[in-house]
Amino acid sequence: MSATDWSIVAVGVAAIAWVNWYFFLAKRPATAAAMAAGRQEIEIVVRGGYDPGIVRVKRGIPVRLVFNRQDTSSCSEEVVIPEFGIKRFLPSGARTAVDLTPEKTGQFDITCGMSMLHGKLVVER
Ligand SMILES: [Cu+2]
Repeated sequence: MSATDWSIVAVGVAAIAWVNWYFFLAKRPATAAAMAAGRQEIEIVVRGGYDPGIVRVKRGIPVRLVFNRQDTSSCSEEVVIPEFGIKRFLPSGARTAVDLTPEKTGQFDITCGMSMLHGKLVVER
């Protein structure tokens, strides 16, 4: 292969490594939900991902996740939280509230409909 071929391979490998790091290994700060009117509420901005990507809540107290979708990519139009049987359409440019009450501790996935965007709901005692 020519030098150009090798550089294309190198760029490809670097891109794959970066994607893996970004989606699976990057330490994204966890944000604790705030208490309001007897429930834990937090806004998650949806813009090519979830911000914050990790949300910490307490077990046994109702949670309201407010998804503020600011992008128009079809990727993010649906949010899925399998553990809680939640599958919700998120209109672009709007806030959509998703209510749930975590009854057990653990880490639960928040994904888009195609499982490309990833967030986590961390339930603590
Ligand atoms: Cu997607």
